[in-house]
Amino acid sequence: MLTLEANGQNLEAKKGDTILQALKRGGIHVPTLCHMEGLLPSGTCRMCVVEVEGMPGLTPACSYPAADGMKIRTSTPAVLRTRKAIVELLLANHPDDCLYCARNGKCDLASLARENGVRQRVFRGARKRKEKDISSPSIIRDPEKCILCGKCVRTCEEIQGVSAIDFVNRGSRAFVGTAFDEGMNVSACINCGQCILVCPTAALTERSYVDEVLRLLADPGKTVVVQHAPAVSVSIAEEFGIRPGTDIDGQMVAALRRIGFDRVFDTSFTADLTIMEEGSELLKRVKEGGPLPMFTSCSPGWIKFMEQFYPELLPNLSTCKSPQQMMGAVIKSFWAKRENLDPKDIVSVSIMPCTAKKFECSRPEMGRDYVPDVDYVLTTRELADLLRIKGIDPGTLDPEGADSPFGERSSAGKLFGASGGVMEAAIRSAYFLLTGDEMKDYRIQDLRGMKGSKELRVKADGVELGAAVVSSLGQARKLMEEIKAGRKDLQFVEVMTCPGGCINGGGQPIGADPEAVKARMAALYQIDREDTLRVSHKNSQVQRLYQEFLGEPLGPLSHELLHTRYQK
Ligand code: HC0
Repeated sequence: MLTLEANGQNLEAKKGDTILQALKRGGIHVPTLCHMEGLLPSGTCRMCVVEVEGMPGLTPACSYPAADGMKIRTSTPAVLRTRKAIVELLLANHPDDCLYCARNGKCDLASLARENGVRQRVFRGARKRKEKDISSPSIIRDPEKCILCGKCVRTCEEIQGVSAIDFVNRGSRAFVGTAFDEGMNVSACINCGQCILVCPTAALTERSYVDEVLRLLADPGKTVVVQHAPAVSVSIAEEFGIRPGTDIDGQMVAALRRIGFDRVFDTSFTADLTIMEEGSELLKRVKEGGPLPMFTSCSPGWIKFMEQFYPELLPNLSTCKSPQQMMGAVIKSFWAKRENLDPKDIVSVSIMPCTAKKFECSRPEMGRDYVPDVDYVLTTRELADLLRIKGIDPGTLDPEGADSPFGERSSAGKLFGASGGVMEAAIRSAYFLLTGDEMKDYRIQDLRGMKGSKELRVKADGVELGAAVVSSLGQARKLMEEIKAGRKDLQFVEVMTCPGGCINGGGQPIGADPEAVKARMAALYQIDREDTLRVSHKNSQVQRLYQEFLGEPLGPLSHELLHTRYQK
């Protein structure tokens, strides 16, 4: 332990702490725009400068090690003057459109301007101009709002292992851009939106489809149905000031009806359906000799990552569409027929914690006869926008249930929203399919939690499977390299694009700290603990769908509607 003094107060720090970490441990706030917990310091923004006795000038707290006996001052006149000047200089090159900005009320730069007493544009002159990039189906880039903190670049490279964006040019000509400054749609971007979560301003935002959905809701010729993903009900409450990790599933369903959707379906229903299809596919591959390991295919950022970086392993991807797309497909086939509707008159909307789902629904193979399975994807944040526009506060509503015939779900389907959840649900059902018995304890602790990589060996009825779960594509890349190098002990691999899974998706509320993300995950585990239906194979509406329409898992109709192919 180290002992330091900060602002006259004694602090204890761990050996290896930076000054910033030591101050944080002592409850002393120092602002920063570029610091990222868990990554090495970049020292880009200089907002965290402090005075250290005996050292010349100011010291960046994020990148200087704490030392025993150090005396630190965090708010001397020189420190305050410097921080204020940094904000003034950033604002000199920043648009003044806060009133219409997507990050109005949630902008770190605006907060720092307020905290540092900046009340006017001090430096006048021409701002740098650069066109918005609106080419991506998922993400809008506005370089004029970029403050060059580098957090998006580091997230894309160091967490996701994609490197779709980087700094271009030096000095005053610097900007963050794609290779050859092309549109995001033709870059390596996998649409995950993790860059949006770390962006301090609105330089990166989701592509919003709220206006389109509002227009279609008002069209009497359209039947507008909505599905909601497993991870949304445990995060949307944060947008309305409710504690992270509060599940408001029933109130959210009620709110979706108040918005005007004609039917509200639960994507966790098709998560159960996915288990039936994907579990059967896995057992078939095990019996018939591969290709193994089989990789899950529900996370669209991961699919694009595979197509770009590991095309030789595409045969290992499950052919199952994601639950979102399966739901879209059964809505526009089985349900359309049942309701006597032309699929062209159905507008299928989905509420997802994910920006890559927007890209997924736009893929040409995700539909039939030029009718897409899903028409519009709104993120958790856009659902909150829609509710605010309509003046609905879900916290004030009485809970309601989702609609038949796609409203029933098991808690295994709900677990899909956390990394490890697909695997846990699959093992519960595979165990039953192999042995005819239910597992004594459904909870599989080894697959739970925020760790980026988890592994397990499962034995049932003489079959032994090696299972791995990874979240974040940086972790996925490590595992892919091991498999390419000859690793042979794995049969089933779950990959989620975002660290921790969809609870931490790129469409989730901005500003969530790691504790909030853990609380979302804990809420899913609590739902599972308290549920009476905990396995996908006992979902009676899924069973009925097979009896009345699909036939059997992996049958011809399932293949036509619920499975797909990937191309190199
Ligand atoms: Fe997910 Fe999904 S679990 S990807 O994270 O499989 O977005 O929540 O909806 O489709 O179900 C996201 C979340 C989903 C899908 C499901 C899967």
